[in-house]
Amino acid sequence: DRDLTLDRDCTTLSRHVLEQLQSFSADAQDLSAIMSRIALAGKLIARRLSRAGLMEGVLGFTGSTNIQGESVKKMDLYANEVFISVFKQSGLVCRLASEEMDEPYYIPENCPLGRYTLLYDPIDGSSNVDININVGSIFAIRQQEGDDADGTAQDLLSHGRKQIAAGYILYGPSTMLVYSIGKGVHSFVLDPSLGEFILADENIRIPEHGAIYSVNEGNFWQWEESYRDFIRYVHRHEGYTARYGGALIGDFHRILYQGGVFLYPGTVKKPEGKLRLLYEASPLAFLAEQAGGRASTGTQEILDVVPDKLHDRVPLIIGSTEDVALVESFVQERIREK
Ligand code: P6P
Repeated sequence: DRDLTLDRDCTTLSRHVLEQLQSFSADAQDLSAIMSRIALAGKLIARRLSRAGLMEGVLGFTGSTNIQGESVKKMDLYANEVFISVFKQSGLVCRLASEEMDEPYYIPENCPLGRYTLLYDPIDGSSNVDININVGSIFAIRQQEGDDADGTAQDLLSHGRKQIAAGYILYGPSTMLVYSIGKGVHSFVLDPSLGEFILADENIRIPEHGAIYSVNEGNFWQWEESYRDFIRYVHRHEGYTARYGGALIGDFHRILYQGGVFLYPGTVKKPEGKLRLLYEASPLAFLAEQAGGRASTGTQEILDVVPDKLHDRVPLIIGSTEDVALVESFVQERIREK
């Protein structure tokens, strides 16, 4: 019989995308090429992160702050530029909307040729860069709707079911790329000796229930009472364990494989929470649903939320269907009591 290990070793990301689409149409080729560009960005970022302690310009802060008033790290800016540069030559993407940029970056020579928009968080969890803990890049791909004549990308202010693909790159002990184009969730591991992302797992399914709850309990007394009810529940009941790494992609990746729930609730002062809809919650919600899980604000499916602004934030409850529903039950019980 055929040496299956050889086939497995040779399933690269671009081949996998074409197999997923079961087509070699122009659109399929474009999507495969976009995914390859994202993989190239991931390789460049992974290489720089692996040298973080050895070269200038990687660790530490730039001294400036971003639209959210957060201090910007050198790695944030480097990674943001990497995505722009790999797509400039691609001819595929017209706009790049980044968590690190107030407004989208337009690549005029690609517009309207490459009717795609890349939305991304170039380095999520960048506070972990200086302490060598995993960080991630998050991405989503959308078709541009209309000609965006006024350059304000209003068509991006739409629900997350408009995403045609989403995924992330996890820079951990190994560099992994996880993606979906709406036909299941698949993971790849970067083989540095080949410089290729090689297929690891296909059609990953989030277990219906998991023992893990992942939340920053330091915010316990800032939350609405319903979230404190949930925490008291998991403290009292056997079979739960806390895991929180402080970088969304590492925490989500654990839930994707082992089940459970990650939550970043809003607080009484900031009911919208901290995580961005377009650049963090929506791409992960796309993956969660494709893997048989769920993602909710507590009262609404994440993928149904329509933002007013590009940088809108939402509360996020994401993971196993049973565990997301459990958190929601506490949220909705308190709403009923009001
Ligand atoms: P906190 C990182 O800054 C981030 O955006 C996510 O990656 C992470 O899940 C969250 O914020 C951590 O926030 O308030 O727990 O430090």
